[in-house]
Amino acid sequence: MKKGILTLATLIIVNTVNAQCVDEANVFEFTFDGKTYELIKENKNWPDAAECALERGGALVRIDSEEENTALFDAISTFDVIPSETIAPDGGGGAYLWLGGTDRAEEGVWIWDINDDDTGDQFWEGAVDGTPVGGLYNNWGDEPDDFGDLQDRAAMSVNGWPLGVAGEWNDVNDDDNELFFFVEYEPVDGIEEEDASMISIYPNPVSDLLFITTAIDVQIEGINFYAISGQLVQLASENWTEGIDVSNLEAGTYFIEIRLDNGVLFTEKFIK
Ligand SMILES: [Ca+2]
Ligand SMILES: [Ca+2]
Ligand SMILES: [Ca+2]
Repeated sequence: MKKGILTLATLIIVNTVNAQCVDEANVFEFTFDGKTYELIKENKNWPDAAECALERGGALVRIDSEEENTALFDAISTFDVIPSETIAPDGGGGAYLWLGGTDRAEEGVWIWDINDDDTGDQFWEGAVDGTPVGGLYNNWGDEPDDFGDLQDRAAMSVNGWPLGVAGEWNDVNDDDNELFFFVEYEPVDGIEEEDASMISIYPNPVSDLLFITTAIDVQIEGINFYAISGQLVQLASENWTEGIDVSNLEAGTYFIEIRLDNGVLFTEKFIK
């Protein structure tokens, strides 16, 4: 070991940023095209699922390709989702998982509302006879039909329904339905993909010392660590150039959040 490597860091939970919104035993992680996803087997209405996804550092899933749709659909069988545990009665009595699509803000204007703030990229205009918007992907069954004038949230079918087959999407009502859901994590938060090389965090997984390197023209102003539950974790990081001691962290998944001097926030997941 080289000089100056700090070993003084101790893990202290100083704050609970967010209550844990799901039991980790119900979280099933998978990856597709370099991104991490979770299938969460807990029954929540759409707003609660969206909020929980944000608390976890991700968002309800946005599906942009047939391949991504297939990866998500495959996870339903990989992780043995039991249809009877996630039923939407107004969706033909079928089983579904929530997606991030919604037309709650304006009927017929379907957006990927990944921040649950009634804004986002529009992917569909109208009802079942509507049209895709912006060249974005969709996989509706013979939907959306806004059945009963109450259906404003998109969900993926587990087992088909009278107007579609498994893997297709239906609009269902979030007030009455409490469904399982998908969370998607962006590999980099807050900076452009091509700038991700400004910062490297290694090794990952890490056992003792976590190292950070930056591009020459980037200054780090602050570093925070979060458990996947959203809890802020206190680690001594002021001498980060010599490695951050994570040896006292329990095994698990964490997020490192790095604030740069230009205001950009860089977030990356690492495994202890
Ligand atoms: Ca996506
Ligand atoms: Ca609707
Ligand atoms: Ca519907």
